Amino acid sequence: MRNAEVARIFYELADLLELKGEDFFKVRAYRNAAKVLTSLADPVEELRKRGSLNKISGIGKKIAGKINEILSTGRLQKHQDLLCEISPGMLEIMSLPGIGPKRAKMIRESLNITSPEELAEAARAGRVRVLPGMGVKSEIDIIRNIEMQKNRSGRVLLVTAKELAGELTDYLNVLPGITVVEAGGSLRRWQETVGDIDLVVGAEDAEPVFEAMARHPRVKRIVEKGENLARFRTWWGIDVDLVVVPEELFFLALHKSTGSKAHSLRLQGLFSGKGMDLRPASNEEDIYASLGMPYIPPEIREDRGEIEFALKNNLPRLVDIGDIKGDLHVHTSWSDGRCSIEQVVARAKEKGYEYIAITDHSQSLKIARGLSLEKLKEQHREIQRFNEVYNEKLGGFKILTGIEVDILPKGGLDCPDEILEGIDVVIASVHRAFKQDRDTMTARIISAIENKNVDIIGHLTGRLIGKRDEYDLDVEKVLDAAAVCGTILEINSSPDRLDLNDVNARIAKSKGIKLAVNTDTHDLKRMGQMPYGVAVARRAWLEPGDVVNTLPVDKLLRYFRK
Ligand code: DGT
Ligand code: CA
Ligand code: CA
Ligand code: ZN
Repeated sequence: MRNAEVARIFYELADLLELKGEDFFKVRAYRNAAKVLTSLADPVEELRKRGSLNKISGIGKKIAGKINEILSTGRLQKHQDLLCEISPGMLEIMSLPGIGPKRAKMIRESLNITSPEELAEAARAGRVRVLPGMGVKSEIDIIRNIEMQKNRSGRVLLVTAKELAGELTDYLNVLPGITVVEAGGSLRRWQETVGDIDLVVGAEDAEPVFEAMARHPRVKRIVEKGENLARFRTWWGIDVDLVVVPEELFFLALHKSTGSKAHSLRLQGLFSGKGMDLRPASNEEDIYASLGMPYIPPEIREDRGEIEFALKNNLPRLVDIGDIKGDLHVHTSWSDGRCSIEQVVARAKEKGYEYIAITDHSQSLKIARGLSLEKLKEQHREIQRFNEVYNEKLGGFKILTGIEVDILPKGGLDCPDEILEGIDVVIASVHRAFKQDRDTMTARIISAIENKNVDIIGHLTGRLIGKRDEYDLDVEKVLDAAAVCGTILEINSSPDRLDLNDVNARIAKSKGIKLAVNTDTHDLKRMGQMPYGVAVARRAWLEPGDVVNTLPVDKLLRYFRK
């Protein structure tokens, strides 16, 4: 029996025990044992023969006994018993993205739910959002993921695919014999949704890699297997293509896997005869250099002009996460966010930002606990006070006052102009009455664009990927208005929004519009999602000069006052 097979039993055992509510230390011990077994260089069978099972660090006497049982009988009775005891529906719930044993247990106990169908129903009825650690977003994710598993043909959000790919690469990385692992495909190009995960592995032998992968706890079964390529189906409903090549061919294989198909075909067409598939390369720069081109970043490998620009050596210098100096769309517990101003500021400083704008919701957005005008003034006094403290103590970090003001269904804004005038950052967004006809919606948004107090339009099209379409809107006309008025458009980094998307953001740039890449954070986790928005900006060919929150704070404020 292979190490990975034994490890999988321990992984499952840990999950099942956690689902039952078993002692945390026991659960952790089994999980650790599984990790140790996966990264072991020697076959565990050999170690047993040598009688040195309990000399492995991380494997105690009890676990050594269990390994013994598995190796002699091919199974572990305790594991089998638990599998019988726990309903298959609970196992499915547990293996949903973002759930896991702990949450599955909580869901069963607080909602009395034991199948994914029941869970989806509860999420639709709004009964999941009230559970600890859950929210409206988790409900949407649950519904989306359960639907995706049912009709497995669907695409998944990039953020979900990245989480799974991260787990799988971490797992493969420590396997003996594997020198390098990376994800290619649409995931590496940061496409907003992903059809399947493509992993590229550098190793001499493919077979042991396939075997180990087949034993990963997330993997359900092998779909097909060739000499150096295999396809796996995971419990999350996402398929994984795994390519194994000798180390010296790794970068060629990664480049090929990254695509896009259109980009690769164009390269092949242009350079057929140069034999680009044959030469080993020590990095991707060399591959492009051998074709007489500078390196083309994965995000723009879409055959949208990048090859022509590269041949003329005038590719844009794409904006990078390191260029971002602040986040201009942040919610706190003053409205529907989870954190205090202090908490988001502390995190912003950790990220190396120089400023942050606190933009809670305006008064009439009751579902998001919008701030009354009194509360808003109080918040701004509070921010004023913080800024004084910060200026003394923390070297110039700046908290900007802000608001995310609702664009009312009839046009106009949910906050008087004389108040907006005194606020540093005014974001205007549509949050309700999504079903208006095209002309009404277009005029409604343009009314906000034309208001001279509005700095930024938030999540312009209102789409939630895989959940809600964009509302009916003449985007071209809206962009023209924004260009005329000098209104900034947001790239919202929330992985289910990514709004503007790459295509619209590129059109915006071509019209001379400036963009702001914001997280629209409601909790600290989402504050970390800036890379998703930056990726959209990169896919839209944006340079630092196109993105206002790459500016230092004094220049930013001067820009807003214009
Ligand atoms: P996806 O999975 O639909 O989100 O998008 P990709 O781009 O990951 O596409 P996928 O998984 O079908 O294929 C992975 C890469 O393999 C793709 O980006 C480029 C390469 N590839 C696939 N089919 C072809 C092909 O027919 N010709 C060439 N040259 N490359 C291909
Ligand atoms: Ca793919
Ligand atoms: Ca694929
Ligand atoms: Zn917001």
